[in-house]
Amino acid sequence: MDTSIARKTNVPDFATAYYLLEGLNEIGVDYLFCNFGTDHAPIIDEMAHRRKRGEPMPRVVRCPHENTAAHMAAGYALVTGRGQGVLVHVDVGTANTANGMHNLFRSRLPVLLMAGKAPYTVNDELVGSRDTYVHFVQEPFDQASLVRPYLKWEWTLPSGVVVKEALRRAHSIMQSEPRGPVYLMMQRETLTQHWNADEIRRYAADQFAATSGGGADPQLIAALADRLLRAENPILITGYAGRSEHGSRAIDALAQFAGIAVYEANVTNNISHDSPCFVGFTADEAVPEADVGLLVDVDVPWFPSDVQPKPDAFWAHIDVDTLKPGSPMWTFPGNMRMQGDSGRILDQLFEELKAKATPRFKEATSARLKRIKAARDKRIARAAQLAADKGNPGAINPHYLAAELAKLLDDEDMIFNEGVTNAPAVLMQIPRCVPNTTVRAGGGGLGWSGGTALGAKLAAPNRLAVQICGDGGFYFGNPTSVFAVAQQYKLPILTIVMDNTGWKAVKESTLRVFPQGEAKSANTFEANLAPNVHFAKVGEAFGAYAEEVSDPADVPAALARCVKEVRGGRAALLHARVTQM
Ligand SMILES: Cc1ncc(C[n+]2csc(CCOP(=O)(O)OP(=O)(O)O)c2C)c(N)n1
Ligand SMILES: [Mg+2]
Repeated sequence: MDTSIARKTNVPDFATAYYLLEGLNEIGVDYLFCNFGTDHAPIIDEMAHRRKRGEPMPRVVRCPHENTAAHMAAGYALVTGRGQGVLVHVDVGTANTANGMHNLFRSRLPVLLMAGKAPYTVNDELVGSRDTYVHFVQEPFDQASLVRPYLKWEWTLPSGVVVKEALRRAHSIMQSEPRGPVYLMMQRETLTQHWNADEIRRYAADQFAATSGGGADPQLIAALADRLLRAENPILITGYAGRSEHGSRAIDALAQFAGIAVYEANVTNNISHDSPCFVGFTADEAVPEADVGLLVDVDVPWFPSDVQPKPDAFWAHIDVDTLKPGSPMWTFPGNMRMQGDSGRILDQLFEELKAKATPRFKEATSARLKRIKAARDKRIARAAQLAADKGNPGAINPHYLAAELAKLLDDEDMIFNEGVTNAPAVLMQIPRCVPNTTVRAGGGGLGWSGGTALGAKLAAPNRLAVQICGDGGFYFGNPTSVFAVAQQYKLPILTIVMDNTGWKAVKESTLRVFPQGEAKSANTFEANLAPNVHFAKVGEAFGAYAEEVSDPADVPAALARCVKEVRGGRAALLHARVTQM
């Protein structure tokens, strides 16, 4: 029998890069955040073809630095829940995204990172063969190793005939809980391979769903409800449940029904800060007293070196990622762990508790709600007290600055809080009522807030996107790249630099480890940065509105001018000289 496949001659025939672009569209990639190189010639040419023929393809956002591209995908995913494409140049471009992939992975944000690979043919055997110096030096043995610790999946496309299947697989993995980065590498010769249209199968979205977080075992729910019925001092600590509206509503409803004090521990704001059960951003005082604790979608609920829970307390851990398989060490207590969608699981718990609630439980709950209110009032008074001190010329108090900014924001506006040692001031002074509107990085790679604000602005053009960073964070964020994208793609963001002339966090960490050490005696913390810089000029170079503010008295008007500019469509930068280290 003749098994050879005769290719039809009357079926349209396209390069793999053509199907790649079509496949990206089919998996819901609206944007490609790109930093191009020689590896992308086949893609760039097919982009032109598709445009000429009026065929759909993702919109291209060219980012001068890959750090901007990776974090724009983070911001877009934060707002929409959908991973987009980041297309970078072989090993070197991939290396420049490593900081971003770390942050996306630790924040459980989906992204499809793509890079070329050096061509494998040298003698012009195939279209796309090596034709320049870098093709001979840009092929490491293990390109993916540059970002592998932060990936859920990686592959080198072996042939164009499976390009859409590979994209669908990448999509299913990045969008399945817990979400995160995936990485596809492609050689030029693969991208130039031609295939007939009928040889490329479609993998339709409705047939290839991602895996969502589920509910919990009813037996565990019943046991936890019994614990809560008897609890005297229950608390709940959450980091990222507020990413979903459902998670946020479920926490607030349960907390109010059962008199549970709610604390936030990084990443985002989860329930309205106006909720009668919201108590603050550190549970340090409450943890040693709690008899029943709920850890809900949280990575670091407290620092064990600072506080320890009661030995006989009961902890239930409800999380989209209870195992934290990306972390070699993770030893927070969980007498019971339920992996799934925290909104659904907490709804189950609420229903069970409602059915079982006794008059004694209801009485205990209302007594607890009074105690929670007292703790809330104390915290709010403390915040007001901190903001009342405006600071001095050249040393604006960050609490005061943040409190002034709060007056100018709408509920839906978004803050990307990379304030480092001033991040707590931003949290305390800008109470939010809409969940997921003040976001920090799940990771520790500085330089994320500018790109993330740009990506969020792209996804939500009617909301203000505010980047708040330190002077250190400003440098890390490749600000020239950020402001270039802001200008070119008309993405007006507000950047506030809280400049204390260096890395205060580095100084503080040295003092924590060596409170009476040599660095302290000599007052040398290796943390000071250039004192006479004018960051406003960086913004101005790219057409942004920019000003510098040193005198606390000028802060309200300066902020108002910046916000007005941004709402009017122009990026703005405020360089604020805040309390020194
Ligand atoms: C990419 C990266 N490099 C280095 C660090 C280590 N680091 C943590 S905080 C910090 C200082 C940041 O300075 P700044 O943004 O000015 O904030 P401040 O500490 O002054 O509040 C540094 C260098 C990091 N987290 N990420
Ligand atoms: Mg600083």
